[in-house]
Amino acid sequence: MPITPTPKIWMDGELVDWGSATVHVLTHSLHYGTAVFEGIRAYPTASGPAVFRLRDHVQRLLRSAHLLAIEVPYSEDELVEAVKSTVAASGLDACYIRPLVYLGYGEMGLNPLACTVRACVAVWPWGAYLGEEGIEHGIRLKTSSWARIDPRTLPSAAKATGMYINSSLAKVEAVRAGYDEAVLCTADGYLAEGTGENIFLVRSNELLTPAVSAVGALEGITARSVVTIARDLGYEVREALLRRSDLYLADEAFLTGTAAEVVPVASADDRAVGTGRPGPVTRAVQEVFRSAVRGEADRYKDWLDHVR
Ligand code: PPE
Repeated sequence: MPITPTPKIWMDGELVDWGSATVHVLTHSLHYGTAVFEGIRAYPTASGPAVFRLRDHVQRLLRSAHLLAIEVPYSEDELVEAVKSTVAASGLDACYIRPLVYLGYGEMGLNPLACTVRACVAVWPWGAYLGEEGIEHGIRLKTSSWARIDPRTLPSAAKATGMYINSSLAKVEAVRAGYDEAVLCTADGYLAEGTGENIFLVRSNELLTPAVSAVGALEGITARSVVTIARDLGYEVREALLRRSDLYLADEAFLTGTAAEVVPVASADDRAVGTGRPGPVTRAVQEVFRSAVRGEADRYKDWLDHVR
């Protein structure tokens, strides 16, 4: 998806013009995948743009950095302000927000400890990640032939750029085979997550989702929100070790992520999931999520950080 530029990017403490936010080709993280990042969304509300679960995202960014032994030279409050000021400068009501903490130019080699730590926040308009059609009617999912990275190989709780080679391989394979998205399983064959989403199955009105620390999936902030919403709607939610057969036999399945939001799965490996159309539980969760992010659900107002 081509990026539409916005006026300003926050870079190392100040707002700079979009076109000036550049780095040297010998930037350390570009060579070794040692950057950490976030994906956040701002939504239009009656009182202007609001950022969804901003502090949770900034805290996860700081945890990701800690896992990679990167010392971020900004506090949580400073990063929260950086995000808000960049969103405000964009003039947009709705946008995707990409904070990135990376190791800059100056040092080379695998020891990153002497590198300068740099940070930026960019925002741009980003529509439905898996298409409007996907949100409405469900997507075609493919089980990837690539196993999800083992948590003993890389710390799966870190949202680090290098980890995304795994997701990218799975995405390319799925798209080339004519699917919308891939789901990765562990080397032992347990469902882990989508390339940029967590996964939920619905079976007999109960929601099942892989235990993230066991399968090496990212602990999604959208997933956490969906668990709260589903429980508030009266559904049981449980973490479980799931196989791809559980996906084929589920009544419903959906993916969750900041970019993707809540997306029904219509089919998996060419087998209809349930009726092959978004089911009632998915629809109910989708609807509440939609109103929560737009500030239309009083119960979830705390999830929003207003920009002005
Ligand atoms: N798993 C992975 C691997 C992942 O990348 C994401 C977010 C999630 C789960 C869901 O997490 P959360 O956003 O906190 O609910 N993926 C981000 C990057 C997508 C991209 O293409 O870039 C996102 O959705 O912003």
